[in-house]
Parts: sequence; structure tokens; C-alpha cells
Amino acid sequence: MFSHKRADFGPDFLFGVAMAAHQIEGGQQDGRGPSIWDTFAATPGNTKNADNGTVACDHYHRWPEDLDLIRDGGFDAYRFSFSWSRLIPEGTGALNPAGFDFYDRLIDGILERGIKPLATLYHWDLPSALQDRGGWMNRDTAKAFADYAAVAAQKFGDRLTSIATFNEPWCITVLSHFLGAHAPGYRDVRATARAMHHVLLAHGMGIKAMREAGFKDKLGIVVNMEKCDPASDAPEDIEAAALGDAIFNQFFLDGVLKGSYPEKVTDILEPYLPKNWRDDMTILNQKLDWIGINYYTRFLYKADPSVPVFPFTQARGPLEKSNLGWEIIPEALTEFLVRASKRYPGLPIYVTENGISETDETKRTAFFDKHFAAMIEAQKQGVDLRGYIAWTLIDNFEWAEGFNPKFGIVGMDPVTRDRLPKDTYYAFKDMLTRKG
Ligand code: PNW
Repeated sequence: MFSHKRADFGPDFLFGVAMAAHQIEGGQQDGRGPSIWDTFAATPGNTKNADNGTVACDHYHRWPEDLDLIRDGGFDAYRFSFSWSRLIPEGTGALNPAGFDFYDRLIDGILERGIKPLATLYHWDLPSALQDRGGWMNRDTAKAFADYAAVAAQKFGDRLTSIATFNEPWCITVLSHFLGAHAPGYRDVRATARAMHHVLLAHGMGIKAMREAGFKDKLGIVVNMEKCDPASDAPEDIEAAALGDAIFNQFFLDGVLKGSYPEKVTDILEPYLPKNWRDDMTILNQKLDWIGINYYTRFLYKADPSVPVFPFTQARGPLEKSNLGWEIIPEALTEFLVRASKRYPGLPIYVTENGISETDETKRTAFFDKHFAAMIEAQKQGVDLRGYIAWTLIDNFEWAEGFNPKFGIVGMDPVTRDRLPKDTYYAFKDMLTRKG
């Protein structure tokens, strides 16, 4: 059980769980177009055990029981993502009515159970047809995204509590175009710099389009912040960590909320960014209604002049770890929340993801409990923190790591795909449904 109770977080604090389309849906049918994660996972060596999201949790068919689990756990909200290529198979142009029907039923099902739907437009599954034309390296993808955002908002927006444009720009760009770990699997700094700018341009154009469609108070973005510490006291490692932090934890929110990028980063990326990127900064800089912060772990930075452009390497440190080797540092959540509320004042903040891959339920429950304490500490320090969304409801397709990691508070039988609630699910249920 948790040591906290609902009341510790103040009135109206929202608790939810998050999942993402490609990690759970399966259902490659009824007109869904291919996405970059279908092709990436189909290429040997890209994912552990050649796992892929073809069936995943079969949420496409089993969503009613998944929503029942969310309701019965006492959660207020469900954060999910739309599969862009299920709605618009080629990313632009013709719509897929069966895709719209699926999300219609899903959203109605969420509402019928008294749960708030929190939608994300882009959780990494770019339609392959757009990747064929350069994906995020191509400026046209930003326009395609804005059109998609407008269509999705017009169709579903009135029923949604919130709409986020992007989930984790760092993962979409640096992890996927520089480190090569996620789709499309590039290791190319020019691709990375262009993607960094075009994703944020897409965000700005998408927000503008949704505002013009009449949406006033529900629009935001979700970034992941991970602690960036030097691997030693050496000044070059300290400088490497500062650069890593500026890329990871400052570039994206500064871009959209201040209309500027950290100079540390543009000094390096200038030759690789689209030529007239400065002209776009007013489009990036749209008023937002809230921001979401995902937080998991930290990286240690070691200066390494042999690495081109970003002269450092990132490694894991020696502290207590999850079964994926991710260090557990709850205090850093307080730091990030305080830092974001000071740097971007006036915006409500949500923790939109936080969780651990673990088979030991005592450890998982303790992980959440410690991060609850870190949030309460942030509130004491004046952060306008409105909610916490746990990652994740069900063990699912953990991208390049396949199905091995166990982030779920509910497990899944690998053969029958039956849902198997774990101790931590019941800890949430106890905290969230306990009276008084
Ligand atoms: C997030 N890191 O990804 C994603 O939003 C989820 O889809 C994913 O399942 C979850 O966290 C767990 O991984 C991250 O390197 C990927 O620090 C990498 C990092 C953080 C988050």
C-alpha cells in the first residue's frame, strides 16, 4: 500500500494512467496505414527478440475491459494517443472512417465510465507515407501534422479534457535521429537538428490550427525531463552535462514557450538547422494552457571529443536501479517541477508519465510512493501541480526493448493476453477509492 492518501495532494488533484496507441492497440486492420514503428520493428536487430506491435495488448479489441480496469482502480483520467495512420492512413489526404469510428467508441467508452479523456496526437507512430518523403526532416510534415491536428480536434475535441500535440520531443528527435535507438533509426546530426525544429514547428502550427477551430483551454505539450549529471568533477564533464541538460531539458520548452532556443545548443546546431529557422520562432511560440512533464531517471555525461557534434557520451550511474538499469532518483522530480514552474510561470503542470520497469511489486509500489512525496514537496515549494499520470496500465510493447520490460500496474498473460492486476494496481485502488 502507499503511505499517501488522495487528500495529501490537495483538492481536485487528478490521478490517471497513460498508454500509447502503438504500444497497446495492435489491430492493423480496418484501413489503418503503416507507421514507421511497423517497418522499424520488422527490421532485424532493431527491437529485442524481434518483438513488434502487430498485436501488442490487442487493445483494439479489448479496450472495454481495459477501461473497466481504469474505472475500477479509481483513476480520474486516461491518457491515450491517437494512431495518426489509423485516422489518416497516408498522413495527409483521405480519412479512414473505421479509424474515426474506433476512437469515437473509445472516447465514448471513457466518458461513460466517468473517466476524463486526455489525448495525445503524436506518440511516435509517424505514418510511413510521410517518412517516405523525409519524415521530420521535411518541413512539409509540420503542415501535415497541423492539418491532422485540426481534423482530430474538430472530430473529437469537444469530448476531450485535454489535447497534447507531442509526447517527448527529445525521444522523437535525439533518441530516434541521433542515437538511432528508435524509429526511424537514424544517426545523423543534420536529420536530428531538422527534426528538432520541425517537430516544434508542427506543434506551433497544430496549436494555431486548433485555436482557430475554437479550442480555448485544453491545449498543451508533453516533454520528458531526465536528470543530466556529470560523470566526474572534471570541468569538461561538467560542461558536457550542462550541454546535455540544455538539449534534453531546455531546448524544447524554451522553443515553444519562449520562442527561442538555448544558445549553447544553437551554437552547435546552426550549420544543421533549416536555414531560416529564426523566422519560425513566432509560430512555435503559441500560448499554451498547460504543460506535461514525464520523468523517469538520470544520465551521467562524460566529455568525449571523438563524438561528432555532441561531444559527450551518456551512461547510467551507480544508484538503485529498475530492472532496465534506470536509476531511481525521486528528488529530481521535485527539482524539475520547481524549475519548470519558475522558468515558465503561469502554466498549470501535470506529471504526465512516471513509472518503473520492475517485476518486484514492493519496489514498484515504493517507487510510486517516493515520487508522490517528491510531488507534494514541489507543491510546498509553490508549484501549480494539477495531476499525476502513472506509466502504465498494462505491460506493453516497450519500443526497442520489446515486451521484456514490465512498466504495467497490470500484467498480461503472454498467451491468452488476459489482464492480470498486480499489487501496485490495488495500492492505487486503495488510495484512490478510500473514503475520508
Ligand atoms: C517514455 N529515457 O519513453 C514514453 O513516453 C513511453 O512510450 C515509454 O513506454 C515510457 O517512457 C517508458 O520508457 C522514454 O531514455 C524513453 O530517459 C526513453 C527515456 C525516457 C522515456
